[in-house]
Amino acid sequence: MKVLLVYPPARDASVFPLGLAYIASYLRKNGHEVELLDFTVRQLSGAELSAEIKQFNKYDCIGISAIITAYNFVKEFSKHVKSHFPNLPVVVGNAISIACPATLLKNSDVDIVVADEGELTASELINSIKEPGKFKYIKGIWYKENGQIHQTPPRERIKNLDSLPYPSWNLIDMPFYMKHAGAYLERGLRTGWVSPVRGCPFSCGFCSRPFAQTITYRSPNSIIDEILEFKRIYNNTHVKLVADEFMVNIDMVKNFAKSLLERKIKITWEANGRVNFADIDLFRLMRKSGCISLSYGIESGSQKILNNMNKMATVEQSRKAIELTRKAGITARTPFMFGYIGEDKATIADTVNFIKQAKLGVTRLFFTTPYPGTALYNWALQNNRIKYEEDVYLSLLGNNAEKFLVNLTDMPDEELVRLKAETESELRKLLGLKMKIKYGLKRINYIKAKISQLGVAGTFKKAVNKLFGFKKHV
Ligand code: B12
Ligand code: SF4
Repeated sequence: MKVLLVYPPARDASVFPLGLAYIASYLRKNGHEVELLDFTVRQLSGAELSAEIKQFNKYDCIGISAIITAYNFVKEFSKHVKSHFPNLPVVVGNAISIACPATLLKNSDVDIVVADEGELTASELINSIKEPGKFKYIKGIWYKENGQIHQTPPRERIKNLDSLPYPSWNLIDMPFYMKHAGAYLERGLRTGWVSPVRGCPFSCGFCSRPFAQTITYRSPNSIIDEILEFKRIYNNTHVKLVADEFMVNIDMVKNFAKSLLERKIKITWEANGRVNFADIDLFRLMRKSGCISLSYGIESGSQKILNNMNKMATVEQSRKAIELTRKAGITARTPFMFGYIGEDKATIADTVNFIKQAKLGVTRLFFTTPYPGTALYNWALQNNRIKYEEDVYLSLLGNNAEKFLVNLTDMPDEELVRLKAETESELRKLLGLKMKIKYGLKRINYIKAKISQLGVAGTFKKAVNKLFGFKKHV
């Protein structure tokens, strides 16, 4: 079969569409022909898009990879496709599938949603794409038939991740993504990406996990072999290990670091960490093997809020994790959320104190946004906190949690918005001169990257939209 895979216009091009590249390589391995239309790389005008879609009769199926922020895009794009080719099947996979599969099928022209891990399901589905009568036998999908929505039993997870082919890098504009790889560009590092682990054992209330709580790992040597292959082709000097959580199995992390050292691999790397597993000997080993940065979803400096989030971590563990990470010579990155259930002036003060005491240099907080498919979303619905009809709400999720959408606290909306601005202003004042220069330079590099991506006019338009809220959500 001939399949067109589609990647929506992502706001952030700092990681290439890895999941889509896995689907492509698995389909290719099983004898299908795959092409890619990447809207993050190609900014098509309406006329260009229409011209492109008119060529879609050469495909047997269209597969879109979307997270919830692409809800609008999926609706508009699938409508466009169907207006030209009503019988061309449109399949959607990626995290949107765990957020709102039934709603998506109901409100859009999408025919089939592939839930969770996609390789085996996509391959079986494409084999039967011309025989809708067989869909009921394919595990792990939601589909429409005669206006009715059906869900098949869940698919078992792939146990041996080492058996999967490497992602189809050659389908992707890798120089484009490497150019936008963000944080490390300014240090002259060239980033590559590898997926080492799938799943996370925790269940934070705000999080939706595509691979749920079952964890599957690759062997350290398989991860390293892929790093070397990527490096051979793209000459990267740094690797981002892309996963919900890399440090879920400490033995695996240790073995990975030891194998890097034994095999004398000269590369720097970064990953996501959990504060619960902080250990100086482990961090020193990781540092020695090339780890230069760990991202911790610390989220709040208030124990009350961490408990409300079901974070299964303490403020003290967060403090210790940052201290030990730095002691080992590794940078600790720490995003923070704002306005979770129970947030008030006291919990905000706890977070500011935490950021201050740990000298984190954080100046931006993210509004807590309840994504469908999470415990937080269910709470927000039950407590009547979402003031929009479902389809409108989903279409508003395209913003990146910088704009206020849902009030989960007991404060009035205006107070919450004002407190966020005041808190960020207070955090900016805490920055020393050295930090201010560092952030200024970072900002300049970001603008430069945007100009090279969108051009001067495009960057200006985006900035104006952002400033005045005219942004079209994708
Ligand atoms: C790396 C990452 C990022 C990176 C880059 C994303 C990218 N280009 O892939 C960055 C940091 C930029 C990012 C940003 C954001 N992210 Co993010 N991110 C992730 C993370 C940690 C890993 C994604 C990944 O590569 N996984 C590894 C690959 C192998 O898995 P995969 O992509 O899921 O693909 C598999 C299946 O989904 C499926 N599949 C994928 N595509 C397709 C297509 C078809 C046709 C089929 C059939 C199947 C299929 O098969 C693949 C192989 O099994 C996930 C968490 C996670 N575990 O997935 C969150 C996650 C996807 N992000 C999330 C969010 C909310 C965001 C932000 C909105 C955060 C914010 N508030 O700003 C932004 C939005 C960025 C944007 N699009 O503009 C949510 C999405 C929630 C949802 N239900 O949709 C997730 C699930 C985190 C979470 N646990 O809640 N993110
Ligand atoms: S936020 Fe991180 S630790 Fe919590 S469930 Fe999601 S991936 Fe796991």
